[in-house]
Amino acid sequence: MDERRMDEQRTVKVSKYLSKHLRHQPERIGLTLDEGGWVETDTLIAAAAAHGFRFTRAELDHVVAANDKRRFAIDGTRIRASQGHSIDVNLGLAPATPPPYLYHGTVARFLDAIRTEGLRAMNRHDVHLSPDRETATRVGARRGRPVVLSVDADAMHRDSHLFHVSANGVWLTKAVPPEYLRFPERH
Ligand code: HQG
Repeated sequence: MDERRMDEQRTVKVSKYLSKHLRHQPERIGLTLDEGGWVETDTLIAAAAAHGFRFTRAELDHVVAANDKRRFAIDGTRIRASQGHSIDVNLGLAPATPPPYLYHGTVARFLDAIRTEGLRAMNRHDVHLSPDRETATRVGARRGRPVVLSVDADAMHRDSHLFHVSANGVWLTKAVPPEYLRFPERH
């Protein structure tokens, strides 16, 4: 194993640890996030170390910067996940006007339910939508052969559905009713 690959594995490991504790289970390592989901980096590092997972501030900076999806944001001495929480946080994002179409990557086995119910936030706070098909394809591919749905975001916006865009370019909305969805003819 060359050194770069080790670096990458380590980066992924720290990134997964951060996702778990900054989005889902901060209490597992005794952390309390503020209303906006922020925590002091020193507090995070100390809490992780106290629970058997050590990383340095330099490693943390590297993970935040190297993360292809910019999942985490550092603001001065604080860090938070940019989106994807299951715990109750208020990211304080201003409503934004979406582009005419947004995209959602999923898999065939969910389509019957999605045709009936539309897209639901499931375990997260919001439905996550991508600005382009390529990104949506990657999101869907996490679960199998990807199926990309188009969302008539312009019509939703006209009908007063609120959209927010996260610091890393993910479009968020509470739900997408089925009438705004376009399904591919073959999948
Ligand atoms: C599906 C990753 C049945 C939906 C990605 C998806 C993204 C339904 C799954 C981000 C449904 C939820 C979000 C319904 C939606 N019936 N299934 N009515 N409505 N679904 O992971 O969008 O690595 O919560 O299609 O890259 O897959 O976390 O959402 O398959 O950006 O940074 O239910 O997560 O980013 O799955 O992914 P998720 P997602 P991170």
